[in-house]
Amino acid sequence: MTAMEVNFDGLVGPTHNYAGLSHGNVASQNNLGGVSNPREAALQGLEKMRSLAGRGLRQAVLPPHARPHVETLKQLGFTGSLGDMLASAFAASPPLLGTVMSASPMWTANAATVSPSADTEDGRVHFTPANLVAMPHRSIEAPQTKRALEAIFCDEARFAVHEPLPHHTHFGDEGAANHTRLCKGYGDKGLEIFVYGQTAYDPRAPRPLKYPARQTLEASQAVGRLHGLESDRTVFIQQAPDVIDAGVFHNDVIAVGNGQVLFFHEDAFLNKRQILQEIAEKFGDGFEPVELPRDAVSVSDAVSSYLFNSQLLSMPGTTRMTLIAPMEAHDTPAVKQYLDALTTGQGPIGEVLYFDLKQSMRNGGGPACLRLRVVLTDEECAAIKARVFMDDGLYTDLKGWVEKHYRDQIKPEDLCDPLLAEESFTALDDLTQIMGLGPIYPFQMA
Ligand code: SUG
Repeated sequence: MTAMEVNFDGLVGPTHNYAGLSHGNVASQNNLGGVSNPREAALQGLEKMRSLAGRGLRQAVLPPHARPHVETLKQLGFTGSLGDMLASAFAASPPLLGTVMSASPMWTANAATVSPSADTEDGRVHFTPANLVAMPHRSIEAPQTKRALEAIFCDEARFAVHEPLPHHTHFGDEGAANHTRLCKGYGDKGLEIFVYGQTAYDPRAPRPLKYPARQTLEASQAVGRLHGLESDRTVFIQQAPDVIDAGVFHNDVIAVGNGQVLFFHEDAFLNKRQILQEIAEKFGDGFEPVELPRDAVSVSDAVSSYLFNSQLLSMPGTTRMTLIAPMEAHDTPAVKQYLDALTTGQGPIGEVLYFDLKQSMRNGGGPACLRLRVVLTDEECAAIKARVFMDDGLYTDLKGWVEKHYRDQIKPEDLCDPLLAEESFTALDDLTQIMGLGPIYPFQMA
């Protein structure tokens, strides 16, 4: 069966801001209180999508979530008009207001874990929306993610959208950011690799001391069961606790895989030798590990440059892969030197393209955070009726939509402006028309 990888990028929402909400995510914490530019953020994301679609890749888009998250405000006892609720939330606690105003669903690598039809028992593409319980502002995303996925992947004969895992840190699930799939061809049965930070039910097992391990083994195993994966085509790897404590809050900050290639930092995993052997055995011939030695690039440079938060892509018509990296990787001398050597060598990665994604990067979101990989056959693509696939027409419409509705500046105190909330809902209402999604937001269903 032939299939392709479709990258579903998250469109940055109109309330994009820097609230410093993610403990253990160094960029998020360092940029607390900064002034954001949602318009620039959304345009930077669209430019990446346009550019990759222009190179012949299948590119799609996922809609932002509605913010403020009115349901959470009400659940927390805020009452009155929207303006009243926002003002009281700000008075109670600025980070609490940040929680209901965050545009964090833009990082669609955390939206869900996806298993292509070639890997699953029932031959459907399976999605489990991530519960994201580790961070309050992200823990409210799953219901809207599920609604959006159900609107797009609505053909139940081909797609299965599961409930998120139970809402407890024992089942903490951060989606595709901790999952990668190796395969010979996209349509072949793949090897699904789940990377977790801790074993919840074993308090003596290794775990980070400073920062949270957001993903548990129990969650990863549950997703594997729900998706009907074969155990001899599945691997569970523990991330090294030390790198989590160094700011690697998701595996996609220290490793990336595609096709037969797993590109990772020397310090990324616990029991590295053993797991590489397991991958090689389960994958069969052709597994190509590309290990970056710590002497060439330190974990600290890998985290600040986001080198591994790159998309590793198979470009049409070429055998060597392309790395879509953030500009920060270009601007970090040790990283640039390593990447130059990597691409001039004979290895599987032959090209690096750098993108300016600074608005998202300041929240710890690089190129790979912004996309959810969905491997689809031609028939599965054809079953998607919503206008999600990027082409010149959709790019023009979305760019015009951003320019019409988005502010070019949000300061922390702007988050309680009721006009921002109204602008945001109006924009999303328009967006559902542009993308042919039907009503997917609670404010459209009231
Ligand atoms: O969950 N940042 C996100 C970044 C997600 C990156 N995703 C991947 N690695 N796949 C997070 O930590 C910061 C929001 C703020 O501080 O305002 C934030 O949510």
